[in-house]
Amino acid sequence: MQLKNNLKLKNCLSVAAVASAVALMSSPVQAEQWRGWNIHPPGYPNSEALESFAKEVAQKTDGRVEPKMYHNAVLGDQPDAIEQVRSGGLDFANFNMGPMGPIVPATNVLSLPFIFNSVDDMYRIMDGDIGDRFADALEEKNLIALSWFGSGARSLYNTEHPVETPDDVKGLKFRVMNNDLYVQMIDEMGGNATPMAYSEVYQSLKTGVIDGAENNYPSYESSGHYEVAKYYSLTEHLILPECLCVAKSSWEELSKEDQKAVRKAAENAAKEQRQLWEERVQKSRQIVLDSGVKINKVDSKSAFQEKMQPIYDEFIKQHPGLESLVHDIQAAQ
Ligand code: BDP
Repeated sequence: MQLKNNLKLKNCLSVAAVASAVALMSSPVQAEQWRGWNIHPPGYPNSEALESFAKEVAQKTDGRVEPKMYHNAVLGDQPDAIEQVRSGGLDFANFNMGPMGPIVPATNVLSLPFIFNSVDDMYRIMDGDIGDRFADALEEKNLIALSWFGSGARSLYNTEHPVETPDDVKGLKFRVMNNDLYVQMIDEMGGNATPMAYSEVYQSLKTGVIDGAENNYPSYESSGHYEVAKYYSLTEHLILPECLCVAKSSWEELSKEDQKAVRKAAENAAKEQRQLWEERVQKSRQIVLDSGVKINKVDSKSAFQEKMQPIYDEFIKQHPGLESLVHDIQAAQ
């Protein structure tokens, strides 16, 4: 009886082994589930483009990579998310180059106020050899930059009065993104700055913890900041590129062929984002105007630009190795 049972058990085991071997052979390779971070709400140009990226990646890799987007910074604020993608805890994201500065020093060049003359110059330069130099610097920190999104031009806004000259900045407290360069930037204009997470700005404006912040039209509108800070002044002091970045560890798990497909999807996403961006700028501008926001041009942009010279001087003194990058960008415009 004992022997018979043992035999039965043995048969069962071997049937199970064969069954699982067959299942292994016939089942497709395990799909990579990719988690993507995004700070913006659904419907924002970047969010739409990221959704298209996710769809195209799943399609073109025949489901070997299945990306899923998490919008609205539900997986953490930007500085945390950068660390998570660097360590492979998250697989991809759309990052602004502002909060990248403390981690990838070369990207601080992009945060030098007025470094780009226009959004078009920024696109042209980032799409060329200079953009590749930034991608190399990001890769050294485990981030694979596959394409560059735009984020327009950032301007100052506040709850008190229009800013027409640097003197109007005096006495105002502004929120800036997490980067000391921006604290210095507001300082040179005569104001005070405090780095703060994007998600905290609305409440801080409302309760008077800060008097203002700075951003492009679409973020000023989609974040609701325009409801509480009614003066938007066109300083256009920062034109920052953003990356569609993949974690190096996730990237290296892909075959060469899949890497090609993912890169192509990222390039298509950037094309879409840039186009949607243009439309959204107009739409957001109209929304804020309709709500009673006062938009003003500054008296003279060069008055603000001149104030930034000490930032350039100090930056080059501290990072002599980055001087050529600054000059190459300037020479390309
Ligand atoms: C938006 C950028 C986003 C930044 C945000 C901010 O797209 O990445 O986090 O500004 O000011 O324009 O924090």
